[in-house]
Amino acid sequence: MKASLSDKIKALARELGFQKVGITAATGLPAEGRNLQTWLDRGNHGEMHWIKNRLTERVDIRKYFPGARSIISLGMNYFTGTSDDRVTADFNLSNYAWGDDYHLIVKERLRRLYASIRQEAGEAVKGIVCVDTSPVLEKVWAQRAGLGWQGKHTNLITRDYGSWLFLGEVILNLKLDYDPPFSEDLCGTCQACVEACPTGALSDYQLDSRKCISYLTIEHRGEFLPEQEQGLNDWVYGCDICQQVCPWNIKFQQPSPEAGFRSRNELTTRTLEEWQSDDQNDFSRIFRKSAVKRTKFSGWQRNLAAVKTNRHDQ
Ligand code: B12
Ligand code: SF4
Ligand code: SF4
Repeated sequence: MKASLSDKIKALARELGFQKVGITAATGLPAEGRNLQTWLDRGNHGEMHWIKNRLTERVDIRKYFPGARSIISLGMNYFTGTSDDRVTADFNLSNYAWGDDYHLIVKERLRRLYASIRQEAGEAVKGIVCVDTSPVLEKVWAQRAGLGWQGKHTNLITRDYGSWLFLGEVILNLKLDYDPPFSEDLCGTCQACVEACPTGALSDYQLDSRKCISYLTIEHRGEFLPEQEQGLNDWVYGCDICQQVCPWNIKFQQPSPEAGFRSRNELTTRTLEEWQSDDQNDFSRIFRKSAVKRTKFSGWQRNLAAVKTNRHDQ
């Protein structure tokens, strides 16, 4: 039997290094939109006003890409180790930022996938590629495309890789064959992530960014309040605690084949004091093409100083 275009797209995606791929129809998201609105009304976004600013597009993808008919949702395994592996020599830094910036790696693959689809289906096919920064509810689309479910830590979990996957999308003006959504919630009665979060940022299926170490070390600008600083413990950039305790990760995590996600040498060897003696040029050189640049040199130094204070206090 001749393979359908949807099957060909999935095969191409796997060749390009995506472990998970599914396709769903581009529709409005009224129920998820209401949840998102409640979340915003509660102030859970902290200073991330950009989430609110493009709300209309987030809850209706056709406002973001008029003509959208299909969403190809893709997941790329980035797991290269946990904080127990002590890959970072002198503090904790979340696994997602050990290697090269996923925005660059995933986007390049998405562009190649989009180009191959157009070669296969014709130039009349129009689309866009997204990873992280677009006004798109990526976890919702991944669930709808059958990749997995949103766990109580709010990340998208798959049965076969846990939650250590970056998500991306190719949105097309073309009708494709759609996959059934992932309709189970396999968290069951587990509460491990909610209980392990050291700052109490999680309640079931919702995250209060203002309390989240990941938010504080990456998105928050300016100084920390004393309680915020203390809460970071020894996490200098991002936080993996809620993912590390998840039984689905413990059981199904597997090393990523993607060389770009492996840790930079400097992270495995240098001490906190060495990092603190760096200037802006060192920071820019060491974190060239790294997601860590998001927090800027000033944020990085602020985070290092906080971890140092916590160490002294202990
Ligand atoms: C903003 C953002 C953050 C914020 C807020 C996180 C969050 N949970 O929303 C901060 C800075 C904290 C953050 C941290 C991290 N992030 Co982030 N982040 C995003 C971003 C850009 C938008 C997410 C968003 O729209 N949040 C808004 C809230 C409302 O969405 P939500 O949690 O999904 O909310 C739903 C639930 O609350 C749910 N819900 C269910 N029941 C109920 C009931 C009620 C009453 C309510 C109100 C809601 C509700 O409804 C809401 C809407 O669907 C996405 C990329 C994207 N464009 O989607 C990446 C993304 C989610 N992040 C990602 C990653 C990797 C991380 C970190 C692991 C990085 C790290 N190690 O530090 C942490 C994880 C922290 C955590 N436990 O979630 C990945 C997750 C991949 C995956 N497998 O799920 C994404 C998809 C980026 C990517 N392209 O790969 N992130
Ligand atoms: S990333 Fe860390 S601080 Fe944020 S919810 Fe998970 S465990 Fe809590
Ligand atoms: S730790 Fe438990 S409750 Fe949290 S996401 Fe994983 S399975 Fe769900």
